[in-house]
Amino acid sequence: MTQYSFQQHFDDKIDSDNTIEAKDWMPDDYRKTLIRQISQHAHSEIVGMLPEGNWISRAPTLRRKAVLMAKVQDEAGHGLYLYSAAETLGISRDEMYNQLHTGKAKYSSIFNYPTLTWADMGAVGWLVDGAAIMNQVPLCRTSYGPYARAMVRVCKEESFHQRQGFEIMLTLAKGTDIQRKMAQDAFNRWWWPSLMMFGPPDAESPNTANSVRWRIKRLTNDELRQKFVDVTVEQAKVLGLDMPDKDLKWNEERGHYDFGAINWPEFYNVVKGNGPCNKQRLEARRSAWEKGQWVRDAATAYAGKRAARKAAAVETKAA
Ligand code: BYC
Repeated sequence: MTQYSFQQHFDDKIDSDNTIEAKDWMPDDYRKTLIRQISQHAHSEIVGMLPEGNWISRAPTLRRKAVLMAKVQDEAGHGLYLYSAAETLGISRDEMYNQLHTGKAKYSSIFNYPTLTWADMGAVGWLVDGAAIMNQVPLCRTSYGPYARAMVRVCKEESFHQRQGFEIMLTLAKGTDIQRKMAQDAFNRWWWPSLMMFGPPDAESPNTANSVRWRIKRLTNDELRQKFVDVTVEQAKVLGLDMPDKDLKWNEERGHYDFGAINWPEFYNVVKGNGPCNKQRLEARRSAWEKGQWVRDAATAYAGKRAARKAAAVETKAA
């Protein structure tokens, strides 16, 4: 096939809603965009373990501890599926880790905020995982096959995560006065950063146009953010909590809630590395990587020994 027909074949597949697979020809920019998004998504899952991991030893009951531990472990699994999906595009895992550890790669802004009280475990599950599902359900139909397939399982697990967060919030919101205040305080602190998770407004999102054209993104940042606001307002009513936005109002004409201005300078500041916990998060990842060197060495040595044993057994059999 000529270069033109490769491109034509790719465009036809995208237009007819077929998936692109690892061995298919794809334009360089499509590959680069996917590597960027999938690896950043993977980093977010792994860094996202830290704010919640902070509460495993302090969860109020054994049941809460077991559930939180399972949730954090799921996030590690999500990171691994996503790193594997990105590897199919020709980048190595070491290179991705290196991009994270040197601050070259981004990860979701949301994980640079601190988890101050137990209610934050409720708010993170309800809002952060809720925002994640809103963004990730359309990614189950993203045009790159390995990414789309990874997303199916991730979304099933995220849905459980969102419910466990909502259930923590419900327990606190229906509990004592102090518990209700804790739930409201966590809601107030996590609401705006959760809206920022969807990324900059469409008019300032350099990647959206291409990603929508290639069907990597099925919906834009603003469309997803609006959907999230619309469903979350109704959930807050069930909790009996106040929306932390005095400008929030149902717009009959649009059939959506209008909401207040997002603090975009804060978002860009966090993305640039200056959020409340950026340094702490990167330091934790770097330190885990360095302290884990002996495990990687041992695993490599063990794999080497097994391979040598297997080769010797084959030789003996052949002799
Ligand atoms: N934080 O052109 P745009 C989870 C960057 S994990 C930081 O709109 P795009 C969970 C963006 O990368 C949730 N940076 O970009 C885990 C771009 O910079 P570069 C993570 C952000 O890619 C554990 C620039 O801003 N989910 O849920 O078209 C526990 C311009 O943006 C952010 C995913 O990663 C941000 N919030 O759209 C619990 C989903 N937003 O790369 C929960 C997959 C934007 O050009 N990713 N930037 O230097 C996506 O859907 C898209 O990448 C985004 C951004 C919607 C996030």
